[in-house]
Amino acid sequence: DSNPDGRGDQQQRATDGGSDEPDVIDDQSDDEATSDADESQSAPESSRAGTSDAREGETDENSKQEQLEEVRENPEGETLTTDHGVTVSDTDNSLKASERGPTIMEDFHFREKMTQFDHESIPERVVHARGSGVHGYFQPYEDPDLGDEYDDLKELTKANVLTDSDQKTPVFTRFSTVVGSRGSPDTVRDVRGFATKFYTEEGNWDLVGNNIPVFFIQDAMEFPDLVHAIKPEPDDATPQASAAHDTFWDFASLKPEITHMIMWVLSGRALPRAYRMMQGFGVHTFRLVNEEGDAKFVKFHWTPKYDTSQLVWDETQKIAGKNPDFNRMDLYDVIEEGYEPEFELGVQIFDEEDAAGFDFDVLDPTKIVPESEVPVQPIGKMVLNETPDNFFAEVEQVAFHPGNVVPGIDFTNDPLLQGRLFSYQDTQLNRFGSANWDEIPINRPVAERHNNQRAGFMRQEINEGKASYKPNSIGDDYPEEAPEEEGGYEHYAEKIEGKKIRNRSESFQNHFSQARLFWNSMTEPEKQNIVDAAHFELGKVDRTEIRERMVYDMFNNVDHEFAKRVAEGIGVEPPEEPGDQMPTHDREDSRLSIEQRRDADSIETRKIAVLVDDGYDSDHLETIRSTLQDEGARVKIVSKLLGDKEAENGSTVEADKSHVTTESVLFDAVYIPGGQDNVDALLEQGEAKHFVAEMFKHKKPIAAAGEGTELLESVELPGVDEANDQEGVISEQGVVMDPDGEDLESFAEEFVDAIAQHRHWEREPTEVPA
Ligand code: HDE
Repeated sequence: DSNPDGRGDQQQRATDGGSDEPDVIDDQSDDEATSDADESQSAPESSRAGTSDAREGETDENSKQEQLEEVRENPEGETLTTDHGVTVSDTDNSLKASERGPTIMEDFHFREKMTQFDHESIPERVVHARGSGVHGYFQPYEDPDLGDEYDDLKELTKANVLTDSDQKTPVFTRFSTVVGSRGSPDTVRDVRGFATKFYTEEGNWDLVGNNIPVFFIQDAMEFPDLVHAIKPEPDDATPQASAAHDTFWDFASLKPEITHMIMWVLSGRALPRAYRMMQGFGVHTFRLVNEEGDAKFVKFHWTPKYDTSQLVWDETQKIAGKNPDFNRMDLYDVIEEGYEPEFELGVQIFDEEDAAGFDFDVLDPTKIVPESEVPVQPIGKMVLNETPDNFFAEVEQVAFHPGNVVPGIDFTNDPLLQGRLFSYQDTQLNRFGSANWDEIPINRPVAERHNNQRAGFMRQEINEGKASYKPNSIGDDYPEEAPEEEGGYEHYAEKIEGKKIRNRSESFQNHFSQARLFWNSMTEPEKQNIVDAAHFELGKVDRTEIRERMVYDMFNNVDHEFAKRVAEGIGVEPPEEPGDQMPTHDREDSRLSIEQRRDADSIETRKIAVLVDDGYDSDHLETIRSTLQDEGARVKIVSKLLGDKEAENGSTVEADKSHVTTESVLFDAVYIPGGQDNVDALLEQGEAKHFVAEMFKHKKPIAAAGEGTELLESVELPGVDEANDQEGVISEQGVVMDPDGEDLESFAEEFVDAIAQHRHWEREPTEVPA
């Protein structure tokens, strides 16, 4: 940990400059069909403390790891046994009555092996089935800046997990897509789940959020309808992991409250470059409660250290085929390579009086609390530094429940949250077939547990004593209840008055104002992405009346121009007038825009391809490679085929990937070094030209030195002038060239700069044949 006082650079920066964004970098990760663990040499020393050392180095500090250590099993050097510990002599041949005779029932080893196999699947999650999880810890900052109103977070909450900066609380975080099944591709257009289990000393706290701060619906009662509409259609079970079909848009076009969420889902937020490069949100308004029982409202925000970054749509579709595990492998690979993805936890704190002044209801989960109204105050950071040993035991069996809270954290009456408090417990019964799911190692708290629940399927604990009831005298009435001052959880004593009623509050009816705020806050390329996404999604809808309703009843109430742009691409007559519910405000907030949030000051973890063949200029290759690696990027040599490539000067380099196994979409940038033979060979490779053209199309940085620029010229990148007419280093639209190959230092600087920008949206989108 490079910040021993527990205060991250991000926190420092937010304090100093008022910036709300994370600190490092941006991007990348990785992909590929094989693990890149071999690249660990490129990780900067400063960020490599964790990982594989985490278990040895930090075990003594990490109570969850200590607990898990007790159940870890390692077969290395051991003898094969049955489940019951009997040594097995042959696990390939069943026991038969004579060599070619029938198998005998007596074969206990066969029966056990087959029964285990027959029962080894459990129901997948009904939503968020596809996911990936890792271990880490959370540590509060020592002295978080809470603005003018509050000095100390302890004034606001008694939850030590949020306030005690000496304490590293173990966490397990699972990221997920929502709609697809367990085996669906990672890069579909979808919301991402962001669920963290904090194993606190006061019991488990689950912050079960998403990477988008609002939700589709306002009341839990609508959730089964939403999910039925968006999941594959019930007759033919298609399409997989996609909203682009009639039933979803039918539902959406009849629910105006969905519009704000739809704007986010059509944007780059639904195409994250990596799990470690997206924001996370608790979505609902929660409460923080202090020692005195006083409460404030709170919204939770996760801000990634590696800037929030997106893929582009064409790229996501290609990645879904080239590497459907793109996000999953990225998360594992970077941690295995020694990087430690971080997220800063921020809070927006406000009270009843503030809430009364907003033009929306803070209990309505289709609304954000704009950061212009209430700033996000960073209070701590989460570091993810260890991959699981076993996917099933840890990632599949981890079970979250928003009802898992600790003293100092409480709920509100958000009707979506209230319904979730029932659903998660219930769904785990379906997944595990037992109420004892909390006893599974990954779910078990590190806090002690004592109660009178002692039975049920698969009970693990052996509870001693005769008295499993209260009150009792036989067991001296233990386990005893603890009053609030001794740590007992007390629900916030909110005063409630009213009649039982089944309706939707008037205060939940403002559906378009924040959808318009979101639209207004986008850069023009981001707006174009939203329009293009609407063309795709609604273009897949067969029924004209559904497309019309989306344009006339929804988008035309967000922004008239937007509605017209969508209409033009989906065969709907553009509306002539703005919708009668369209808000007239022109408010915007740059923090809602991925591109405007970007820090763009680091390239740590970005994945860069170097296209190489025999005859390359080794100075060009080595100088740039080492600069990129010093900056924390991950560099791969890509060639037509695997094997050693020989430089002009006789030195060699080994290809990490060939065009057979990799593609431009799996990288963040490409570099072509000089060497005439090298470039002549590349010019004969359609794959190399396609690599460059596709990089250009997806707006990613491209660099070439010396003769390498000839490859760029052969592709005719629109708007990029021929390099050989110019002198020195040329950098335009994220294309960096040094035709003489003599000014490698400033060439490298320009390239690093271009990579830090991530995408170069100024490029003309349509003219590249890729
Ligand atoms: Fe969930 N959700 N959800 N959800 N949700 C589940 O629980 C549900 C909602 C979220 O990695 C299920 O264990 C209802 C909002 C995440 O294991 C289920 C409603 C948010 C995950 C369920 C919502 C979420 C889930 C399915 C509306 C963001 C994955 C499997 C009232 C704040 C957790 C499971 C993991 C999973 C119900 C809405 C986030 C069925 C009824 C809003 C990240 O219980």
